[in-house]
Amino acid sequence: MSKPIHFPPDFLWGSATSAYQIEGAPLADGAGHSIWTRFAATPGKIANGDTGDIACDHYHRWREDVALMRSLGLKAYRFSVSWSRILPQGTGAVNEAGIAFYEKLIDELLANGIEPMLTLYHWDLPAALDDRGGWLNPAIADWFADYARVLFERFDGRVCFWTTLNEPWVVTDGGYLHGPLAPGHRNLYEAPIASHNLLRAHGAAVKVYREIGKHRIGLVVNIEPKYPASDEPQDIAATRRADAYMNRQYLDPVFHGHYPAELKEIFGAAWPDWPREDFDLIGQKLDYIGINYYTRSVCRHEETNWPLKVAAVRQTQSTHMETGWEVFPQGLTDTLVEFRRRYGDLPVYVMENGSTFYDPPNAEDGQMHDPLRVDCLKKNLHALHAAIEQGVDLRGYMVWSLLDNLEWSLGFAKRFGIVHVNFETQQRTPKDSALLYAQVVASNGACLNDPA
Ligand code: GBH
Repeated sequence: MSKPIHFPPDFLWGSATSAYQIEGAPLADGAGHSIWTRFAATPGKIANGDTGDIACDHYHRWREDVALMRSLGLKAYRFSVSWSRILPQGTGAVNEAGIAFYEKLIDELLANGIEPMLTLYHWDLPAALDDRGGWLNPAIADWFADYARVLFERFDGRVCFWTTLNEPWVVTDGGYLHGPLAPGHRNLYEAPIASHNLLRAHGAAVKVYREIGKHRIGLVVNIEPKYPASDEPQDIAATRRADAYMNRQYLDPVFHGHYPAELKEIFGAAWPDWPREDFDLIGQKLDYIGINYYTRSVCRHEETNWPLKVAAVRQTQSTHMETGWEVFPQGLTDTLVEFRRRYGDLPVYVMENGSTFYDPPNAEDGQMHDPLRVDCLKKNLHALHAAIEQGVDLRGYMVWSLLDNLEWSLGFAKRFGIVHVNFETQQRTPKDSALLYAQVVASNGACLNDPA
């Protein structure tokens, strides 16, 4: 047994969502199309023909959703802003109705004692900008900085935690390399360019924040620790490539001023020589790092897997989520400890962590029993605490997600919420995991010491 659980006194406990996944009404009140409204309207892109047209109807139910957070005692709420609500064409004229929506939400959070944590970009690029090349156009660093400036000017002070990008790896890997996510490209040459422009855009927004912002800004990355399937040199090399590609592609440039050497190995002729001065922009000092953790992978060399030549080895002895991801709480500790070893001491927030399992409503008592999610959450919170004991400067934890929502191309069938959403009636019902989480927040983790 490890030491009794005791989190720092002002530890920030909260939950996370993103705009397109919960809001619905993506075109309401003058908003422009995003790459996700377009993608969803393209047959075959989202499972079951699902779209974000209604989703959790949060655009109309925000007040009730804030009340729900309060009833669970949550101290923080991480959400994202839809760029095309604020700037329907991506640049140029501000849509005041879009500002007003987020202003009401932020004020309601503050009135309920909940810290708003605002992400500028969680994957829903304005379609008008995609028409101009999207993340492939180097001008996007300026477009993004201009958009960020609008929000900093309106909300800094009420919002004290800003995030530039959510998971640039997913934007590039899903959107430009393998294509299951919008805009759905599959192109070896585009992926490095998109990544680099994401990093430049991130840096440009941080730079604007240093001029006019007074609080905290950071980046959120997804990390999946990579372990070798054997000690064969080929598997070790494959593991190193997988780690460089997913876990270091963004953090190395931000904190060390250069890309991992393995990327050239992976991308070959598609890997450009980048201008040195770009790394000054990319390496702007951050106030914190946000880490999203879901699972690990165990890697072996696989010649036929494009382009990394890596295959993940399924761990048959483990529990897997509905998405097939292995439940591996130790990976959360490893991720946080390894971040500190590689990049040094910086305040760290786990900005997403969660799981999806099939949890049917219980006919007997009308409650939502989700024992697998409860078990996974407990184990993850123990793993989180272990990282603090090992010296990680961990400041907060945002569970993914407050609500069941649109799981991107997997549609509504994969439920990550601690609160169940009935997508027919929009009724919200806290699952057992939400009730557990409320106790964790109220006791600052002490309830995790109780057996069972
Ligand atoms: C997050 O990304 C997103 O920020 C959020 O919007 C989303 O709803 C949430 O996660 C749940 O998916 O197939 O075993 O190789 C998740 C990032 C990267 C996590 C890819 C799983 C693949 C694991 N994901 N990773 S595996």
